[in-house]
Amino acid sequence: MFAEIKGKIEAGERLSREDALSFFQSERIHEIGELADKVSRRVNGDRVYFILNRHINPTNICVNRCRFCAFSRSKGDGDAYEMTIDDILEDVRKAKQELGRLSEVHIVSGLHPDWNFDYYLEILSSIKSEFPEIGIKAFTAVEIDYFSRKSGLPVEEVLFRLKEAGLDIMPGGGAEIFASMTRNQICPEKISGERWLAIVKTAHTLGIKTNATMLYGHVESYEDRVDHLFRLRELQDQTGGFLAFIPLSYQPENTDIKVPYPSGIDDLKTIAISRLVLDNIPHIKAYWIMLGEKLAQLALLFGADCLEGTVIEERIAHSAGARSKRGMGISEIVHLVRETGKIPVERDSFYNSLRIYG
Ligand code: V47
Repeated sequence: MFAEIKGKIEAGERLSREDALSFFQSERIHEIGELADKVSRRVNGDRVYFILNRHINPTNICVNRCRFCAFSRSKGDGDAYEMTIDDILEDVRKAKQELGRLSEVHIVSGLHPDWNFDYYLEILSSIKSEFPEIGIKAFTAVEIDYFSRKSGLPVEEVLFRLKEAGLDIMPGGGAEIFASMTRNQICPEKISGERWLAIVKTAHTLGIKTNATMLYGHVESYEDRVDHLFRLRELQDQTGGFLAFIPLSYQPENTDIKVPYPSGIDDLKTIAISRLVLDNIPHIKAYWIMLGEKLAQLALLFGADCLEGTVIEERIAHSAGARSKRGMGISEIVHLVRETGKIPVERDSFYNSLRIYG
């Protein structure tokens, strides 16, 4: 079986669901990693991408209290917070000052019961008017659905107005795991997997590129992971709108789902199998915030070609016990990449190269 799948990969053929499942069940981690690295080099050469970015989470108040999330709070909780437009702009200014230049802001928020859609538009337009050169990656499909329900506007109109206000691309969060039985166990209040996919498809149709994620290492099965990857591959065949896939390693602290952290083997295997199955998505991100810096570095030899970026101040994973730093400097990222023998490439939001650290 292994030799047959290996043959398919070497011939550039697509993997089947059975192939992917048998790799998840396999202990041949070195060989799976080697195959994924070969495919990664086929797609992206020796390049490893990163971006000078800052994550901003305008509020932690959220009407969806997902069981895996340690970040969200209810209105009135002592540690609930809300950022003003000035707070947000100040964070962008500081990030730009700290790094010397800034290429992207990544904005994901809780589903606030009182904020209206105009406030989110104002966040985007205020950032764009002061920093027209900075890419804005903002709002998951879950937030888009919420804006549509709150404003009474169709999803197309919501996306169109966000784009007009400055949205460049959408992050991949909120996908969690699509399989409905498992999804209902971990986030019963969240939109369905089908709805997530439909909203992302609409975004792609309007010319908005997005990322995709998969939250793994909680209560899902390998079959659920395979199902998730194949649904993404099928949508990408139709739209070509995904830029990157990011497997999110579950961080269990302060959450309602108390399981051990995924193992290093599981993290590397999931990265590698993602690279092998998602033959139509150009980039696989090793999100160092959740993997930790050291494992993220190894992931670059197991199929990943992107490290996300400087981040500066991460809150979601750190609320749930992430053991990484909250942000990384340029020289640290460059060093991590160089040690793998690959070439660090600073990119913009659309994966255009800005600077090659040869
Ligand atoms: O949507 C929440 C996940 C996501 C936990 O698109 C958790 O470039 C692990 O989507 N353990 C937000 N994960 C992060 C995200 C992301 C990050 C970096 C880059 C991009 C991109 C997207 O984090 C949420 C949810 O799926 N999450 N709680 C947890 N305890």
